[in-house]
Amino acid sequence: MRIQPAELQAWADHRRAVLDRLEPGQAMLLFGAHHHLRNGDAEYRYRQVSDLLYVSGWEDPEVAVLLRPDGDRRFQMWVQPKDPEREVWTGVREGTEGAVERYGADHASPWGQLEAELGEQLLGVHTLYYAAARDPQQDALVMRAIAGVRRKAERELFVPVPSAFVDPGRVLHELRLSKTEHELSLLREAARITSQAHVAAMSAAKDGVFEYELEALIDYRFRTLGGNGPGYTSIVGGGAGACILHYITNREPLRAGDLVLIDAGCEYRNYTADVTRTFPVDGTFTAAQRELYQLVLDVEVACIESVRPGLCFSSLHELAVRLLTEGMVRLGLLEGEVDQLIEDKDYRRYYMHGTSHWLGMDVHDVGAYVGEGESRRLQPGMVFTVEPGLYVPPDDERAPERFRGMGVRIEDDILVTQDGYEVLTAGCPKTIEDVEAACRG
Ligand SMILES: [Mn+2]
Repeated sequence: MRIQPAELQAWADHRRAVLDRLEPGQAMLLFGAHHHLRNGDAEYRYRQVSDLLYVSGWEDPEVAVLLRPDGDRRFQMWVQPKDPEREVWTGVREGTEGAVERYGADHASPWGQLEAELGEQLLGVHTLYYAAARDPQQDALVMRAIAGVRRKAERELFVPVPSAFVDPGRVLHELRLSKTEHELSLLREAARITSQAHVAAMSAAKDGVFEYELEALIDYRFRTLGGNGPGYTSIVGGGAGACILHYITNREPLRAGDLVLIDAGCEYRNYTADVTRTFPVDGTFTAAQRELYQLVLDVEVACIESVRPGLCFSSLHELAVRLLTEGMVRLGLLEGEVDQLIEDKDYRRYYMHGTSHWLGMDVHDVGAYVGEGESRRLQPGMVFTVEPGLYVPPDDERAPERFRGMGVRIEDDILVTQDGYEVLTAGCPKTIEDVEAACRG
C-alpha cells in the first residue's frame, strides 16, 4: 500500500517538531539503512531506519536527510534518482521529483551527489546532530564533505563548519518516546491484528503440529489482516523451548501436555506490537501449569494496574521482581526470606530478563530509561510492554519436579493515559478460562 495523505501529514508534523528543537547554526543529518545480504547475493527485504522514517516517511534505500532550521532548505533529501532500467528490476522509484512533490522536501538531489553537495549545505552549521562512530564509511563521507569546504568557510566566508557532533537521538528519541494520536492509531491496529493472530495460533495448536506451522499461521494472519508481517522474528517455543528466551529456530513438534510460548508482534505501517502468550498445546492447563501461569498472570496484571503518569519506569520491574519472588517462595521454587532473595538476586534463577521496554517503530523502541541519574517517570503518550515470566529449566534439580521444563511469559502493550493506562492488546485472551476457550476455537 502506497503512502497515504494522513501519513504524509504525520511525518511532516514529526519533522516540524524536530526543526522546532534545532537552533540556528544546528542541523540534523540522517542516513537510511543499508541493504543486507542473506546469503550469496540474495537480499533481506529492505526496512528503513526508524529515525529517518520518522521525519520523512521515506521507505527506499540510498537516502540521506538534512534538517536545518535556518535558510530555505529546511528539509533536504538525497535519494535514488529515477532510472527506468533499474526500475524494471526493483520497482518504481519516487526519484528527486517525488521527494519534493510528495514527501515535501524543499530540495532533493540524486544520492550519488551527496558527498559533492553535503559540505556546501553544512556551511554555517557549528553543531551537527549526526550519529557518529556507528558506520565508518558514512563517517568518512561526512568528514570528507566537511574537510572539502573548511578552507573556504574559514578563509573566505567566515562561517563555521560542524565541529561538534551530537547524537540525533537526544532530540529525535525523546520525540519518538511520546506517541501522537496518529501513531497511537497505528499501534492500536498493530495490536488488534496481533491479538487475532495469537487467537488463531491457540486454536490451531495440537499434538504433532510443528512450531514453525504456528509461526507460519501467525505470519499469514499478520499479512492477511493488513500488516507488514512480524516486527521482529517470532518466537514459538513448545515445552522446554519456552525456557530459551530468544528461541527462534521454531522447528520442534508440539507435544500434548506441554505449554507453548509465542512471542510475536505484527508491524503495521512501520509500528509494531509485541505480545507474548503461553498456552497448553492440547487446550487444557495441567494443575502445575495452572499454578505457574496464574502466578505470572497475577504479577502481570498487578504491574499493569500500577501504571499511571508520574510512576517511575523502574518501579514496574521492582514490583514484578517482588511479586514473582513472593510467588516463587509460595510455590517452592525458592527458599528463604523474600527481601534477601531479592537482594541476592536469587530470583534471577527463574526470572532473568527485564519487565518492560518502550515500544513503537522499533520493538525495543528508543527513549532514555534513565535521566539525570533517576529512572524515567511515565507520561501520557508513552507506550511500553509489561512482560513478566518464569522459566524453569528441564534439568533444574533444585526446582520441584512438576515445574521442570516449563516456561511462561505473558506480555501486553500498554499506553500511559492522562489518568492511568490503556491495554492496547486487551483483545488477546490471557485468563486461564479465556485461553482455554480460545484453544478450543
Ligand atoms: Mn517485549
